[in-house]
Amino acid sequence: MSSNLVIVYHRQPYEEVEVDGRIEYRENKSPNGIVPTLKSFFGRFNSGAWVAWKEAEDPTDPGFDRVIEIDDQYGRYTVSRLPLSPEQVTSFYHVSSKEAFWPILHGFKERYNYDPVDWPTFREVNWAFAEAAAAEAAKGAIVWVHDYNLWLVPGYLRKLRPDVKISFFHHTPFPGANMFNVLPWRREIIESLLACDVIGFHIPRYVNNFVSSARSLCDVTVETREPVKPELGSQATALTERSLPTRISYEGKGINLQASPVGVDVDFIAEVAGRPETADKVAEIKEELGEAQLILSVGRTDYTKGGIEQLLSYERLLETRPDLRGRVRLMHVSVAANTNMVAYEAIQTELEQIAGRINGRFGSFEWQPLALVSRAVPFTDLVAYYRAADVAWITPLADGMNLVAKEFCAARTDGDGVLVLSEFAGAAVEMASAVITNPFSAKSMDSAISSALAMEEEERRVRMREMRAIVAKQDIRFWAEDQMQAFDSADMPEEAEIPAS
Ligand code: GDG
Repeated sequence: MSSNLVIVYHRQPYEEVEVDGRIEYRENKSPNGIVPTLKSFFGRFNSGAWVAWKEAEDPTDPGFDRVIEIDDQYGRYTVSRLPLSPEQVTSFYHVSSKEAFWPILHGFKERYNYDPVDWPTFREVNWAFAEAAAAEAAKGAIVWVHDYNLWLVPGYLRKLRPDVKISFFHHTPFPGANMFNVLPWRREIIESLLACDVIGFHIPRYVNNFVSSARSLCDVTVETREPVKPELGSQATALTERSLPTRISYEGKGINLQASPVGVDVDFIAEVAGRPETADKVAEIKEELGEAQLILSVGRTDYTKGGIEQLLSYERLLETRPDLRGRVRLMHVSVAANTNMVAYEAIQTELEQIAGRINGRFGSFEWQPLALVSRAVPFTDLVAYYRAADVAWITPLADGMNLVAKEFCAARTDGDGVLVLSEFAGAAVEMASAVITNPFSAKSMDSAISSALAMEEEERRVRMREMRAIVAKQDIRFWAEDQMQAFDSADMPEEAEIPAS
């Protein structure tokens, strides 16, 4: 019970590697940029802790230390590992979170799979996270919970520790009542979230949706509504809003709501982009391309990312524009998260089929229209591809934010390059200067990629300048400051005694 900041995130903040029989903790290689950002918060507090799960054949005798001390570039912090059995992991993470919640969060009712959900296990795992957080938090600490797989943690934690401030950040979209209420556990989830002091989302639309869902289930009062800041929606696209509730109350308790888009580490990306090795790699890629233009697409293998729709659009492009054959190449990086889930395997298979068909239909020995890359590309190479690309083609069907779009702009210190961005990515509300497209419309997809390939340099540079300005302004430090302010402005927890355990 000694940490002023407790981060509750399902994954551990490092990778464990066995070297000569000893465990070493290394930076995560997995393609997700949020972990280092969260760890950087430890530098802002006297003492920090992280709560995550770790698989154990027998959770009663896990064979590892439950709590360890880490001392890395982010400082010293404690990591509390909850031993979960493989069955618990499958049930809580792969089934409840990924098969039931994920499709609803992203608006895919038809993919929602209710039958296999074991709700008691979901509760049990969330309870274990709440207990571990309660054990680490100092009196009055901030407990910062991340994402939908830990939805029940705030409610449990509030009972265990009425003295702490609870902040919850959603990395995904949040749906309105029509969609959210498909979940039979809707009331329990909303009541748990209403135990928070702060609830954060990327953009105003998700805040409005959350309030619509909450009000359909509980007597929630909107205390304050504010106009949306111009940086979060100057031009009307599918996800823009005019105003958002910033404070609500429920059963006499105030809750601050926040629209705070996660940004990227612009300085780091610019530094990587400026390295001589990156320039060498860019030259290598360009030589390989010859006269061809490079279209780059990067994302996880997930139906929400719209990979299939994108490949079909590319196929139509090559079909209808014979002049582009031999003069354009698509690098489609689609990396599977480490899940072995049937839904994702089916997408991978379909991507491979369409990619094979495109290469077969249009390719030759000298020219391959498409490279489907299913393994993670090292980040330094990814930056070189961002630099070498003529067009970044980022067209998710639904996406909380989409950091790839921002990374692309951050890497373009040369001021060139075109971003084609789905209007259903949260990032679109900030980046209206992208070529905005609707991935549900073949016509819109096809005309966006065609016009991006044909765009004159002057227009490319104007748009890139505008996007780079916003990405630099609302970078990861901006988000961090916003989070810190949100912690500070939350109501002081009641002067309650910590219940004896
Ligand atoms: C969730 C929400 C929200 C991808 N391929 C490679 C690679 N990546 C890195 C990118 C980027 C990250 O993965 C992907 O971030 P996104 O934001 O685009 O998407 P999700 O993983 O779905 O993240 C999303 C985010 O949380 C943050 O709140 O924006 O909406 O779904 O950083 O660079 N990195 C490397 N090789 C790859 O092949 N090294």
